[in-house]
Amino acid sequence: MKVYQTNEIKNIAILGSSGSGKTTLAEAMLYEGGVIKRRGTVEAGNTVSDYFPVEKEYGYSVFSTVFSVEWQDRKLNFIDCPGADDFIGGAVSALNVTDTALMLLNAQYGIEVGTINQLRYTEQFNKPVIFIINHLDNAAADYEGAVAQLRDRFGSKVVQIQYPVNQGFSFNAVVDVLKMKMYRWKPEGGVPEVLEIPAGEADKATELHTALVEAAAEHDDRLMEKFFDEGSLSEDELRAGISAGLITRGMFPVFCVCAGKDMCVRRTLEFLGNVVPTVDRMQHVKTTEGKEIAPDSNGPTSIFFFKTTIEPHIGQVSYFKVISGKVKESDDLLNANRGSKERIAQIFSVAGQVRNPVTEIMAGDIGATVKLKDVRRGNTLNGKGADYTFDFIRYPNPKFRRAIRAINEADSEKMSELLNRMREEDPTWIVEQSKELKQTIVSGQGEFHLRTLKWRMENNEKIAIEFLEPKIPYRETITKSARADYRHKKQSGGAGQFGEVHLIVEPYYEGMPAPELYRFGNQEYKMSVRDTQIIDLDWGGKLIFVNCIVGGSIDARFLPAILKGVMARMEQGPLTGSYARDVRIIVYDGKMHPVDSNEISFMLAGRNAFSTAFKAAGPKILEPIYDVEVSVPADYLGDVMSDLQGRRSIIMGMNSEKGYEVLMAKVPLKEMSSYSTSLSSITGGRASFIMKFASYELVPADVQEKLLKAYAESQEDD
Ligand SMILES: Nc1nc2c(ncn2[C@@H]2O[C@H](COP(=O)(O)OP(=O)(O)O)[C@@H](O)[C@H]2O)c(=O)[nH]1
Ligand SMILES: [Mg+2]
Repeated sequence: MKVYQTNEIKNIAILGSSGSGKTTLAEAMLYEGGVIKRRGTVEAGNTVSDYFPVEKEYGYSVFSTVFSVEWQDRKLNFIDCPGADDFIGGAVSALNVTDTALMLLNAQYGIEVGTINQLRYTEQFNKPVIFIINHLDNAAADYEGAVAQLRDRFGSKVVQIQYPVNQGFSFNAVVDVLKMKMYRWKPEGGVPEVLEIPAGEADKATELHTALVEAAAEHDDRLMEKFFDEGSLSEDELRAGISAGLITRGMFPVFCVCAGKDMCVRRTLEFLGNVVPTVDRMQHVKTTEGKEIAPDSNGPTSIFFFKTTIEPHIGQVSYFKVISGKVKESDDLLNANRGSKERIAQIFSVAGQVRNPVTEIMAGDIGATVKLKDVRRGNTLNGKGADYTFDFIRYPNPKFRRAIRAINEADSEKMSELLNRMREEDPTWIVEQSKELKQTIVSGQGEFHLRTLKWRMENNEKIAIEFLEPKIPYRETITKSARADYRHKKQSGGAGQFGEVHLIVEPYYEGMPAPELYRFGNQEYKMSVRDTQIIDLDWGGKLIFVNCIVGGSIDARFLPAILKGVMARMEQGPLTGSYARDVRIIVYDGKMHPVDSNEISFMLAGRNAFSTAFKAAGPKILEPIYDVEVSVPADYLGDVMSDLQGRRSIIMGMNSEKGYEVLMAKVPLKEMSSYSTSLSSITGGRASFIMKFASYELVPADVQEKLLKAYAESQEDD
């Protein structure tokens, strides 16, 4: 492959709901681009994309696939993305290193929940979108219906470039109102006949052509003037107007394809080659410090790694985008994130798992390399004169978590290594060795996501694993003040121990006044504060430790030991062994023994006095509450709401979004365990949700009861 200059390169993400035909379109493009000699099919498992065993097993894309097609002196870099929500990570990475998105719609269904989710990301990342309506040969294809749905959502920004003359089994022709020609294919697809528009289509074609001219003129003052003067625009002027409209997301062109039959694929490549803006016309990326970096091949070399795959026989393949300068074989570069030096062995342009060596890759282009020593996804390698780092890719929060365990204990270490490796390949995995829950927790985007992990562990790595219900990171706190004292005394055989601590506990809240006077029973306790320690707890919340010892009843050197004892109980709360938070402790009295008092004595006395007081202070369990946002087609709203209400949730509000309702609710994490599975079964996979930690709230009394009982039973078992 020749070396392409920045103004000859276009980076395009292929998006769309699962099954809309992205991988099949990619295959047809590679075929029409001469990269492959024969088109594979998803069914046969022999496509360029979907080459991982797990993808062949499940028949859908799990990872994004990078490939390039040279077309009319342009290099079109594509990233075929997974469509399923569970594998959204691939689309998020792709959207951040490409400039334009092709959004495929299945003509049978039009806009699906997967489409909406991915559209949101194109909006979030401000990416131009071209709609491609595929599956036109399907009996249930409804092109007009799909366009109407798009108009509902985006109004007059949706501009048809083509429409199918016939849909369904006999589909074989489209009218293109930019070229004002009809394209017709033989059953084998490929190169079309280019014909004059038949009389029967002339009115419709003219009407759509006029709409296209008006829309194109809108995005360029010079064109607008020409349009007013002459009432029409040339093909090149139309392209310029469409291009300008694309960049501002002021226009969403609509195309037709039948990827399965390789029809209208060449025309699509032509349009991409002619109209989609090249890298140098797009928004520049910013470094972590906010500095804008232009894709200038004469600038200092800086390459950003956005994707990693581990491939049999070759190991790690690292995919990068040249942000500035150019990269060539045997370049010595510095890893800005890890400080290590790297020599670039070979660089490749890729088509799935096929890598074609190239000598040099210029700014704006995408390539791959292998055998790097110490590069992770998200790292940047810089040459002389560049010290950039980039962190512009933000991945969605996880929404499905499970504890994971190797069936065979001996495999545990290997399993952890593999989990980290899988996280390197798919950044939406969160792997946590939870000291608190004593579990390894994997959090991902959904049940499918975890199922693929299990399949890969067991089939590729021969490690049997099981998923377990993850424990909930509960918290404990108190709701009123209480006093307790505890004497620790051990004076039988060997060194004696003696320590006595009197303390008060009370709920901590921001801005609470200094301790002064307390009444327990009919006794008053007047405090004089000697010292206050404010401790931000690693697990959230605060502990305030106040020394109100007077008269030296406890020597100051024992206070740290008392605090240590208290912290031990804060770490393993008195109720259910969960972390405790938001407590103020006032140590106001005690007793020492001249000989037997020592650290351990006061550590134990402190711990037990605190425990006793905690239990008498209206102790409550807190549970993590998540903000959940569910996007659901209006006709499923009732079912989804009642299901949520059955999960102890509080509905916070609702927004309507063109045929979809967005429900906001606060839901306990405990109730979200298999939410993605239930939601998909309630709505037939037509809804999606996101969730984010919100706060800790008191559990209802009955739930607390159950938790205390379960904990007591677990203690008996130990
Ligand atoms: N009839 C028909 N089937 C298609 C077309 N495009 C894709 N398919 C089929 O739709 C299914 C999903 O295609 P795939 O490319 O995997 O979709 P993706 O999930 O978007 O990558 C596969 O069975 C394809 O063979 C098309 O234009 N017509
Ligand atoms: Mg696919």
